[in-house]
This record gives sequence, structure tokens and C-alpha cells, in this order.
Amino acid sequence: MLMQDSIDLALKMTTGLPTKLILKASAAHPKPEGVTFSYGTAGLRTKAAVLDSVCFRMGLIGALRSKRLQGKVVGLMVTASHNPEEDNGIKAVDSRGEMLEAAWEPFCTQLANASTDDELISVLESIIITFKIDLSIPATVVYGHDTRPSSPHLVKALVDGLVAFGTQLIDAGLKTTPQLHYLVKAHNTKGTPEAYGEPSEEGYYKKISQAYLKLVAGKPSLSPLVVDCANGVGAPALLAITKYIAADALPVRILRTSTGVQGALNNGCGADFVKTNQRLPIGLEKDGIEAGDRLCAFDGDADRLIYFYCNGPPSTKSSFRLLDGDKIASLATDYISELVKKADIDIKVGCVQTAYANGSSTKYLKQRVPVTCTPTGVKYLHHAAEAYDIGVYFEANGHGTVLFSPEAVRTIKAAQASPSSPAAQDALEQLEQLTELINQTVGDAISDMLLVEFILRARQWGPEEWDGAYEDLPNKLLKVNVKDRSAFKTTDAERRLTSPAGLQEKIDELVGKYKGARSFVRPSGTEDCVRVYAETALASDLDSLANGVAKLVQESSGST
Ligand code: 16G
Ligand code: MG
Repeated sequence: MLMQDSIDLALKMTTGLPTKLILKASAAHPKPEGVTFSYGTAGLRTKAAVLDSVCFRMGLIGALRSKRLQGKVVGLMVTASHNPEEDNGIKAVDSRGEMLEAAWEPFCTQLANASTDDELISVLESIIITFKIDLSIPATVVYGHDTRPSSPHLVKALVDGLVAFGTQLIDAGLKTTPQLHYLVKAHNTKGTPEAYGEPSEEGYYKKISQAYLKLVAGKPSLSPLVVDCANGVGAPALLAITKYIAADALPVRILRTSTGVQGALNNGCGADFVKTNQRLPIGLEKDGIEAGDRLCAFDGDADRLIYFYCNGPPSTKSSFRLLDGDKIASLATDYISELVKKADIDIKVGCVQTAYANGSSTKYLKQRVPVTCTPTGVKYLHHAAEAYDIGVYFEANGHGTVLFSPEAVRTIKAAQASPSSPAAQDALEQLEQLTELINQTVGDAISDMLLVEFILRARQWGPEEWDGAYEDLPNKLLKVNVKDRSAFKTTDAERRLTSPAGLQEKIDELVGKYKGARSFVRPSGTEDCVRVYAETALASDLDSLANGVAKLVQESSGST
């Protein structure tokens, strides 16, 4: 295109930009000085006190993204997940219910950091031109928030951003992150053959509870499950779903539900606390927990799930046993691939993990299905799982779900017309219900919990039997503060470093000294640090390897 032509086109595309309205609204949401924001692995996240302008600007982004997608509904979720209560953040949800297209992320960062009105407008213009956005298309955005005290204020800022573009608003109010993903997909598929469910919170509960009830029908009940809701939004959501599922179908004790208590959120409880510290939520041993009880924990926005139990007195630290995302992936993959075999259909099941997956889980899974490794972050796993007919993906930290390709769903439905045996018919029915039970837009603590509960019930397993699938290799995760984490560059799904020069060779040399060992280093996408993961066959080697690699990282970078 000639230079003049492209200038004309750019002018034409941006003439509809309501500059005055945007700047007037923006004046009420000034960017704090001296703060640099970054759209990280899962959105923007930092101290709530500095996020007002970011939320306003993400409202602008939401409107533009919806326009770009021909007016389809997109989502914005105000949450900081498992972070402390004083943090907050915002995640954007694309029209199919998945995470925002990665190409938009750098623009979110640029817009959040624009420090003058001119800069703000110029970033908006570059988004419009880059993505060829027709501003005359009306936008619709559904938005929700978690239980943080700062959330309502930040939602107001977000709405101001949306209104500046004349966006049609759908206020979802208090929601779990996966519920918001569900709503986006449900809105966009309403009235189509792919209708995902009623676009309401009630529709969400109905869809998954009906599937669960069909799946567990006739299967003897298990002992009650104890759930730690992290004092977050998972508490009201879980309470709500128990209105749709009677206690004999889902015997459950719901704990850590203090959403109104200041400072309680994710504090000494929740999935991240349990996984990182490899211990019970603080004080849980005094809640009448016994050895062998099935326990699980959500994170603050209920998109992560971790199970655990004690194989001895709960007051003894050594009795703690973790059933993390890897164990959930193994349980689900094993059960689903068995169903596919019984159903006698030509469907390929695969599993997606990250480098953090315990080596024993990868070995276990590889004996059953193909396994892919991706970089950290749901968007990478989700994408890779789409390559399989049925793709199970989980991060060790409990983020994950199962995806059924449209072709797999068609095959399952079609095969039900002429199943090869009664066993095949039963397996096909189960597979069909699983497509309804599982929230396929994103990992969902509640839906994943029901999946685990169903499988355990079908197998009549307690936590010990599930845990018996394989024994985790001893492992450790360390945080190293460095001067500049951007100096750390990785390849091979984050399993190897390409920079700083020479560091990977030193790590390799060190790892080679320990039996059955593995270690990798990556810059965090959510915190200003570098993470070191180490795994060894012998527990006695673990500290020495993890500390040794951390030392190499420090030496190579000059720690802070
Ligand atoms: C975010 C990611 C999570 C990932 C974590 C890694 C989503 C929805 N969340 O919380 O999947 O495990 O970041 O954090 O993608 P890190 O980069 O600080 O290690
Ligand atoms: Mg979360």
C-alpha cells in the first residue's frame, strides 16, 4: 500500500474514536506516577491501591476486543486469584471463553503504562489500526469480580472505561473466574447448535449439577469431602451448587468460608498455600479432620483445585499427603482413556503438562497416552490440549480441565446410536455427561472437584488408592531475587535456558552429579523473581541440588 493510502486508511479507521469522552473519563482515573504495569501470565495483577487506572483502561480494551470480534461478548474479571487480599488484578476473557488472544497482551501493557493523554490516545489508535477494528460495531462486555474489598471500586473504574465506548454492559457481579468464562461462552453460543448452556449463574449450576447427578446415579456414596474455600468466592459458589445436588450425592463439609472477614482471603489456607507449603491449611487439624479423610482446597477465585489427606494423625506434619494437579490429571486421564476403550470408538486421548509436572506423573501418563509439555500458563496448556480429540491438561498447582474436540463430541453422540455392547453404551453415556460436567472454557475448581468426586465414586476409591498410582519424586521450588529477571530466557517449554550465556551448561553439570535428577530455571510471569525447580530420586539429594542451582543463578546475575 502507498504511504498516503495507509495514512488515509488509518485516519478513516480512527475517526470514530470518542477521544473527548475517553479523555474526560480518564481524568477521573489518573495513572499513578512511578508505577510500571505489565500484562503477565494471566492478566495484570498488583497492589489494588494502584489499579484504578489499569481497570479503567482495561475497560477500553474490552470494548475494542468485542468490536474486533464483530460485537461478540467478551469478559473482564476483577480478581488477583491466590494473591494476598490487598492485591487485585484483571483478566480478560475472549469470546469462546478462553483467555485473551496473546497478540493483545503487549497492547494492554502499553495502554496501562501510557503516562499522558496523547500517549493514551495514540496506543488506542495503534490497537485500532493493528487489529483493523471497525469502531462502528457495538461492543458487549460481561464483567465480574471476586470477594476482595477493593473489587467493587475497581469494577466502577472498569465500567467507566466501557461506557466511554458506549459498550453494552452485562454486570455479572460476584463470580468465580471460571463462571465468568462460562458466561462469555454461553452468551456467544446462545441459540446456536453449539449452545453451551443458559448464560446465567443458575444456568452454570444446572448444567454441571445435572451432569454430575446422572454420572453418580446408582454409585454408592463416599465419606464426606472437606473443602477449604480459601475464604473466597468459591465459598458462596459451592454453597449455591449444593442446592442443586443433594447431600447424599455430594456429601461435603464446606470450610474457610469467611468472605467478609478482613484479611482472611487466601490467608493460611487455599490451594496455593497447601501446594506451596505442602501442609494442611492452618488450624485444619482442629476442625475434626481424621486420617484418611478426603480434603481439597480452592484458590481465591476458584480456578485451582488441590486435593490432600493425612495418612496418620493430622497433627503430625509427616502424615500430610498431597494430591496435586498432576495427580488429578493422572486420575482423569486414566479414567477417561479407559472409558474411550470401553466405548470402542476411535478417539485419541492426550495429556498436557508443564515442566513443573512431577517426573513420576509424566512417566505414569506416558505409559497410557501421548503427553505434551508446554510453557507455564493456562493459555499454553489449553491451546496444546486442543490438538487432541480429548485433551486433559493440568498444571501441578491445580489449574486444569479436559477439552473435548467438536469431532470427539460428534463421535460420542453418533456412536450411541449403535453401541457395540452394553458396556460400550454405558461408557458412551458417561463420556457424554463428562462433556457437560467439565467446564471446558478454563480450569474450574468446582467442576474439577465434581469430576474427581465422580471418578473416586465410580472406582470406590479413597484418597490412598488414588495416591497409590505413583509416588512423587522429592521436589522443591525456590525463588531467587535477581537484578533483572528479563535476562533469563528459556527454550524447550521452559526446560532450558538460552540466556544468561553459559548458565544452562553449569546447571547440566550439577544435575548430572545426582541420581535421577532434573532441574530448570525460569523467570516468573507474575512476580519479580526467578524460579528454580529441582527434583531428585533421593530425598537426601534434594536440598543440595536446589540450593546449588539457586546459587548458580545468583552468581550469574548478581542477586538483589
Ligand atoms: C498464573 C497462571 C498459572 C501459572 C502461574 C505461574 C493462568 C490463569 N494462571 O497464575 O497458570 O501457573 O501464573 O506463575 O494462566 P509464575 O509465572 O509466577 O511462576
Ligand atoms: Mg486462580
